[in-house]
Amino acid sequence: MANEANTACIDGFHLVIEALRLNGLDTIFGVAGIPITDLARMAQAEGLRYIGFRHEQSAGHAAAIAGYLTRKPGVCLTVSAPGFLNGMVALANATTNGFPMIQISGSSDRAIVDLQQGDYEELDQMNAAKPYAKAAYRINRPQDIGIGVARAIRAALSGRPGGVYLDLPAAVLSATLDAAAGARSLVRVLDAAPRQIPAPEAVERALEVLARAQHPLIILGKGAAYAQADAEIRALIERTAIPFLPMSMAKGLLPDDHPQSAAAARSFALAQADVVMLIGARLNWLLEHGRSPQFSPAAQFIQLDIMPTEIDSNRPIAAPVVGDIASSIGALLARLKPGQIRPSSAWLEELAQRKQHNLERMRQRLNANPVPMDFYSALGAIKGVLADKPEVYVVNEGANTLDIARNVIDMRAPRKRLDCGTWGVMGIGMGFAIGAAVISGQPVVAIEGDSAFGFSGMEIETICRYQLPIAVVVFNNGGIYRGDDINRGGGADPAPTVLMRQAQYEKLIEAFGGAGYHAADPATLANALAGALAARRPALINCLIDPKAGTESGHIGSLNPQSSLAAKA
Ligand code: ADP
Ligand code: TZD
Ligand code: MG
Repeated sequence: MANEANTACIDGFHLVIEALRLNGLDTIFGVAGIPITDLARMAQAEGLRYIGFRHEQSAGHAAAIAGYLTRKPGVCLTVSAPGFLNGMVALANATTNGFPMIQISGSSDRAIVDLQQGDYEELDQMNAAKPYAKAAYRINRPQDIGIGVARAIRAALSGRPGGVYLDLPAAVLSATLDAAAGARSLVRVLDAAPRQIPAPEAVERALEVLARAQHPLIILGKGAAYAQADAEIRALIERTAIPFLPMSMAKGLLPDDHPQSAAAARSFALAQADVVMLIGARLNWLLEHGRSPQFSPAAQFIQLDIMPTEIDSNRPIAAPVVGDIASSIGALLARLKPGQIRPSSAWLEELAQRKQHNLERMRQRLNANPVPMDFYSALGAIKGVLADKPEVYVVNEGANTLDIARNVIDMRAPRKRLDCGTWGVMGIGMGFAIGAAVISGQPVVAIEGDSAFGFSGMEIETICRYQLPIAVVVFNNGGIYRGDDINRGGGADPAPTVLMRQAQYEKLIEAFGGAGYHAADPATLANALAGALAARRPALINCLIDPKAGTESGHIGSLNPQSSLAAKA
């Protein structure tokens, strides 16, 4: 007996599973195959949740959004070379957006890969991953699995979160260790995202700049949403009476119908603000790099961010507050004196008037009821259905479908809106929807451009296989931006932006036993969506939108290079 116990062994597969479990990582999103099929099987046998996808990119997006929502790195598991590369778009997107995730890929024999002798699925994955990941590691020995997983978790979560690549050669998975040594090799990561307390003088400086402001404005970004400091952020905004603008994934941090929301007067608020306080939002293209004419050249900026090098990246920052958002907001609140910050009443009144005017214009658009539907009339129907369901996640991608839904669909709870984010990447749709549904058990509505949907559409089978409460609404305008372009050469091939308008997207989900709907008017759309959400079953609504309703590139047409020849003509 004693002899048997002494020789008990644990293999690399089980060490990986135990290392994940020890750190509370209980869900794996992946696609099975050599050399990780047994890792997935054994993980399931050991009580971890394994969600199998049709494509690694969607598995990766699911892991990334699970990481964003839970503040634990989402885990994506892939096979070597092509599976690894399929996952890389999601890993790179996670890094760009600051979502914590770990992509674990099995890899081929190092000796053969390094001499390029043509192994099955040969690729130097770790080095290929480096430019796109926050960190990339390879575990070469079974006794390093515990440390390797710990390093990956800490790299994903600390500072600005991001995507971490972890390379697992097949030989390490099947190698064995003495069980007691294996148990000792595991690491429970303590305080992976330590608080970062801002310097008191930085906090004081920020309050001084704010106190001088006549037209202050707060911009909330997805870093603020990620920080889960919802009550503190709300207290700061309400105690200072400063108007706020949420970036798209920060919508709902305070409800969109909050009286201090300046979203309906966005351009005016940006252009007229004399002090702009960024809370977990970068001055990247989504904020026009902080430049004029969108911002006043004289405006002063306060920036709350965890990443010191983000400060001054696009324009000078008068008051940087480097720290984690919960600590920074806490410090600001602690030092804020009653009456210290007073936005001018003229500023608040002017904003209120502009808001009212723009909201009235929006109401008219939503109620116009054109035939066929345009984006506004369809989104008006969805808005109505979601109005009393703040718990529903909204996933959103496309161009017009994205830009207009962002403005029309109000969010009333934090971290419920999940979209293309910093890269404007198409293909997040089904992965984000599945990730959110799996980790929360809550219903999801995915509002998808017909082009955007195509990037991850096959995951409809995944949604049906796991019976997830996801309703996909495909905004079928027959194309990328619009469905009415023509072949400029006069040939029979469709134009580059044209897709099949007559496509019966609803049949896709019927093939897998889900509920398909066809909606050509707002009432039918509202009924279908309400029914799908009430049933909490997989559904897809093919929503017919006027092919002429959209604009090229949605709201970012100015980024589209124009032909100089066309301009001269
Ligand atoms: P958005 O796209 O919504 O404008 P960004 O992704 O551009 O937001 O910016 C998010 C910012 O938030 C990043 O610069 C990131 O470093 C920062 N951030 C993320 N998490 C935290 C946190 N816990 N505390 C402070 N800053 C954070
Ligand atoms: N490929 C990837 C991965 N990301 C992208 N952003 C694009 C291509 C280019 N692109 C956009 O920027 S939006 C878009 C593409 C292909 C689709 C727009 O069409 P849609 O939405 O049907 O999804 P609308 O409502 O017709 O505008
Ligand atoms: Mg379209």
